[in-house]
Amino acid sequence: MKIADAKVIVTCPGRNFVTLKIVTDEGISGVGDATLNGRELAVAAYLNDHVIPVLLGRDPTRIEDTWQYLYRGAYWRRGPVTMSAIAAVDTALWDIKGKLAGLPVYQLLGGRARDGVTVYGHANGETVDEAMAEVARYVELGYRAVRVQTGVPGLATTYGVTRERGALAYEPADSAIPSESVWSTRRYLAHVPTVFASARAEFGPDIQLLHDVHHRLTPIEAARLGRELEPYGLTWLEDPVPAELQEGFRLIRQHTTTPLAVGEVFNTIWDCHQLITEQLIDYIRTTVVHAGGITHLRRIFDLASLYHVRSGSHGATDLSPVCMAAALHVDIAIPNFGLQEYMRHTPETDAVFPHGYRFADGYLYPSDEPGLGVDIDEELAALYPYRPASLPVNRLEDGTVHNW
Ligand code: KDG
Ligand code: MG
Repeated sequence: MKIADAKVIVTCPGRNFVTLKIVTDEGISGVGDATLNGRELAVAAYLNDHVIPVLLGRDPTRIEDTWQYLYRGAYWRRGPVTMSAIAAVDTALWDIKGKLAGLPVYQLLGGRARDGVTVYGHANGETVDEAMAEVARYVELGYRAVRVQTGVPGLATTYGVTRERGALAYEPADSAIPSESVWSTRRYLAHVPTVFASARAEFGPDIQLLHDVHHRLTPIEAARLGRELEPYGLTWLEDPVPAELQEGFRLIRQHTTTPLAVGEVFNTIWDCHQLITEQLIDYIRTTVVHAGGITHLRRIFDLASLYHVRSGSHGATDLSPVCMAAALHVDIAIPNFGLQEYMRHTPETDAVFPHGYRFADGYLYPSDEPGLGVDIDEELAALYPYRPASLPVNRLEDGTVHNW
């Protein structure tokens, strides 16, 4: 069997998505997500110019060999563009293998290790009261875990807070040239503990609560926040500091028992090797599209399982339903699953990517169809042309560029 055709489909049903579709000479097709928010066309070009030409004619069943060929064979290893492109190929090949076997991909990964995949939703509000109303809405929908983000008094905009109230999706990539926001660590640190004090008082001990710092603190500031949040029993505090300096997490760990989740921007096992082996984190947030596909993600999670680190894959709306479908096959099969982020896509996006995964009672369930159980409607996708959109840039109050 050979790969007869491969094409990149870029579509914008409300936000941009890049999808790779691979077709074999026997007419079996597979899909992979290649979306890198704000850098979509870089991955599309990498696939079109450097990957598709070497895929044609290859045996689609040789998943590991293809992964190694694209990773080692490029000479220039790692990086979000390269790894998203490799991920798309890998995901599409797992989809094809599942269809060939007549089995859902999770069966090829060892079968179900649990009944359902616990997911968390995003509650947010400009004020604490608005955010609490959103938490109540998620509880009503059946969620068992909710991430809570609020505006910070004195700051005009804050990461994670939607402008349109009632929207289930938060879309930060809001303009072609990045918009700018202003940040104050002092104001933020004074405010966040009050949010979680309210949430615990209102919703009790059962609901899992999470918070995303989005890379804005230093290790000692993160240590202080983690300690102040301890009474509220968070499931995790996410991305407290930028994680290029993995040893920086030692300092946070020395001061707090609040669990830490890191890794949505990581693209290989080398980005989290020290974090995992020194047990500096509790959840690793890598996911299929940005961490080299199912093949490499499973390698990361296997390493993590040796060190008491659980999975907590990224699942914001800039990861397409193709990525979500693939992530759920991994989540249901691995021994050390922790939690899966689930930001619902818009109806337009769901229509472009018909899928068989479903939500019930706080859990997502992967499709039982052969392969991944997700596809792209190419005719519908063609109705939504690409629109340039970038993530914001963040500055301190004195104008210094900070982490967004
Ligand atoms: O593209 C960036 C988003 O995916 C990111 O800002 C979302 O931090 C995020 C999260 O935890 O979902
Ligand atoms: Mg995050």
